[in-house]
Amino acid sequence: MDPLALAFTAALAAGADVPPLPAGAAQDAAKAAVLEILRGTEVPPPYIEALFADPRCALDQRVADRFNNPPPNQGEALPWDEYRRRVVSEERIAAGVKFLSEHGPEASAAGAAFSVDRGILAAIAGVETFYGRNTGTYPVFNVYYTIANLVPRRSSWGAKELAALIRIHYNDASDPFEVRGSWAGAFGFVQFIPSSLLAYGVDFNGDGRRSLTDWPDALGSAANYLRRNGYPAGATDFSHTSPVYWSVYAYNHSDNYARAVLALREAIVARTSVRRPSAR
Ligand SMILES: [Ca+2]
Repeated sequence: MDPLALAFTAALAAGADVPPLPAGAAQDAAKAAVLEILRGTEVPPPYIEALFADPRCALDQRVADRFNNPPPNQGEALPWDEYRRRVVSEERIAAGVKFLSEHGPEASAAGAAFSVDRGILAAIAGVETFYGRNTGTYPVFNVYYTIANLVPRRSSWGAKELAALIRIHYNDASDPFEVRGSWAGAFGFVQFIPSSLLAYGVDFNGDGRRSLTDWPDALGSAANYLRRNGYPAGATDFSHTSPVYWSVYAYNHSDNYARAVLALREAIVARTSVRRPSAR
């Protein structure tokens, strides 16, 4: 066990809260890796140093536990019919119709800009976070900080994602510690990871920031992601194994997930078409 993990374990055994690493600690592998990844980029080292010295920078025991003892992948292990019954529920379909009644113009604008069906954008938000209701409570900075320091098999990935998070917030002049998400590090209404936001994120409301807790940015970023991952412009084929299916599969490598998004879209669109035939 490395010194950092030992100190971490000792702190836990003592019943202490998980401590922040001391500022400038030599064993802070996350900081060292991020400084290396961002070397030569527009992000100045003192900006990076200040983040790791911030009192909010801390290890999160829950994240280390989840990654080092992952739960079985319930979603992909379930038969499709059972997964569909749970995810494409009447409640989620009805909420999707309501979502489009409230955010239809934003979904339509994002869809039109990227030639993507607005129903599939609503369905992604519906499956990912129940239309923005469940976006996660974990401080995302610390999720990746913990992965990079305490989850050996994912440490390189954690450092890469932490560097992407820092780069986004440096460029957008926003605070990376304010981002909340899942224990696995996905955040916002459509649950991107930082590297996806860096690559595909769009500032669709023009406030200078890529914020996935603003619907225009979230829907625009999801639409851009789909298009850049094989979604054909103006596609009308939403069948299982269509190019649209594969673009959704790229979003989350799960057959059940991609099928659920397509099925939820179909159910939402069927109802909104009956109610508002001119709105599609
Ligand atoms: Ca924005």
